[in-house]
Amino acid sequence: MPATINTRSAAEVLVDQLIVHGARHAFCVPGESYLAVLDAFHDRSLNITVCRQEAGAAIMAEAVGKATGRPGICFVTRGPGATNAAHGVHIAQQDSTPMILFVGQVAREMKGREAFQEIDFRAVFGSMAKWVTEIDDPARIPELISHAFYAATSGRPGPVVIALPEDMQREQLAIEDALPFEPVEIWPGLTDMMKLQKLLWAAERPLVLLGGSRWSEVACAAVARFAERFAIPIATSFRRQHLFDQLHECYAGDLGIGVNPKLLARIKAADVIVNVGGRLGEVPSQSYKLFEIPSPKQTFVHVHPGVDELGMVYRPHLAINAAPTAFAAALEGLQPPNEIKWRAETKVAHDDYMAWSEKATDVPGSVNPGEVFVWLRNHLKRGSVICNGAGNFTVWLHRFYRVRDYATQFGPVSGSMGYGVPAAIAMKRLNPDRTVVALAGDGDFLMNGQEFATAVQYDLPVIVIVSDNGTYGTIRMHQERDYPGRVSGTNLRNPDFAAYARAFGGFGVTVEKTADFAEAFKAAEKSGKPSIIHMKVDAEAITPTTTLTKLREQGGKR
Ligand SMILES: Cc1ncc(C[n+]2csc(CCOP(=O)(O)OP(=O)(O)O)c2C)c(N)n1
Ligand SMILES: [Mg+2]
Repeated sequence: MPATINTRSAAEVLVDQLIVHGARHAFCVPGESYLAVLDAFHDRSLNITVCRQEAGAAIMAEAVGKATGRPGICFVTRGPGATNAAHGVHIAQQDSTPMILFVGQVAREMKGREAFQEIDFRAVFGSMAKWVTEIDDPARIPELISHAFYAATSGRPGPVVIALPEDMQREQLAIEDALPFEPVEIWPGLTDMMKLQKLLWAAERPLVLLGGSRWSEVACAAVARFAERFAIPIATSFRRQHLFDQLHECYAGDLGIGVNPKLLARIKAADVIVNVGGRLGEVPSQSYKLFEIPSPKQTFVHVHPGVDELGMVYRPHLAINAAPTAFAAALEGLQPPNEIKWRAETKVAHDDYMAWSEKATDVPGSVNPGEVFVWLRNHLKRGSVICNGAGNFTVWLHRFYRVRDYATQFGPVSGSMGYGVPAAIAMKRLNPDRTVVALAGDGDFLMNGQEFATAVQYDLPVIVIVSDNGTYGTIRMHQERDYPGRVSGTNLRNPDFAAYARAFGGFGVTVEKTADFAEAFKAAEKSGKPSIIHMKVDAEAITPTTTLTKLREQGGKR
């Protein structure tokens, strides 16, 4: 159809809506199913990052959602593109991250014939996304895109998937843009806050646990002020350490994998638990064993933006339906009790955390990852960002690296391998002035290591540390516990990761001794290029506190 004055293609209308709603970045792998959208990108002010695999693109968008609290945007092609991108959609679901995945779809007239790469998006993503839709009528683009931004951010945040039939994208129409969306921040009621104050006044050993998504720097600062006024211990949930400064005098540690036993004991002995923003999933709940189900013996306060999360698994004594940002602001109105009975215990809780994270434990092999993270926490400037994937290598990071600032730590709460490299690339694209480090395992790295090419293409000097122990270590650990001595399907034969970096046009260096790490890291920084530090770790050093041999010796007994 020829264009007339004020008409735009449906694809142009769509991209303009993204800009209206505040999107500044989109991550994609191209496909012939959305050529009209690619064309609309051509002269619009949206930063496009073209990736090498849709999982990488989707994870980058998810990381933007985590960092900004606004939907990260990803475009992929139909069948194979969409199923690759499912990796990121699943992370967004489990991590409660706002994200919108757009998928090019077959033309409307061909639908239902199993045309080339056609899939039924509602069926495929129905159990993973908060909302899945297909836009058949271009006149509804402003409505449906506005709806998508609201759906992804409100209540429990999560992913939205939108299919775009390719012929629909080319239609011309004259239509107005929607008004910009305003995220809905649900405020706690005054009565809720008064009830909470009353519970805290009566408490002897309270503890606050921070988790979930869509926080902000301002909200975290408000929680820090509350912590100081109430002298209350604050713990963070799995991979949400960035919500509270680990050097704050009220910080008590993180509830992840390989938790400080003293923190677990403290939580068990607490009389009031205030769980803010998170869901208390399998990892922080220590496989659902930390609290009684359905009625925790502690007075259990649950604050969550998704009303459906309240009363799920745990029956709360006080349920507060509120966004973390609004709840944090409302905390400013609470009065501490005249006499804070737990003040001395809070100091002990922080001392316990400091002692737990202070010094690397001894492990076999010539590279001690604990010492590497102790060095890094002293070397990296405030505001530097660390992203990680999944595997045992992360246990040292979470224990010995001390996260200080909001949005400087990004990891998959969903435990998805292959997260750290694309997340780091997205963070560097957002914040070119910050140092951004990715921590990967040898198995983990090669799940999305191809995105190193994207870092080179966009001149994004991220520093990737590949912790290479020649095995899918986490699974080997479980194997030695449950089937001692029967190594099966877990060994890896690895490439030279430093040479891999160089082959892509980046900087690569190999580290075989702890003492060489500092120089290698500084050389990576100095190179100004995307870098890989190939760090060779002994597989025996399977956690900071045990070895494969010990596990094998004790194995089979559970
Ligand atoms: C995408 C994905 N596939 C498989 C798993 C199961 N898994 C969890 S940890 C792990 C091994 C990680 O290996 P590596 O990256 O080498 O780290 P290591 O444990 O050796 O430190 C596997 C296979 C997962 N979590 N995510
Ligand atoms: Mg490994």
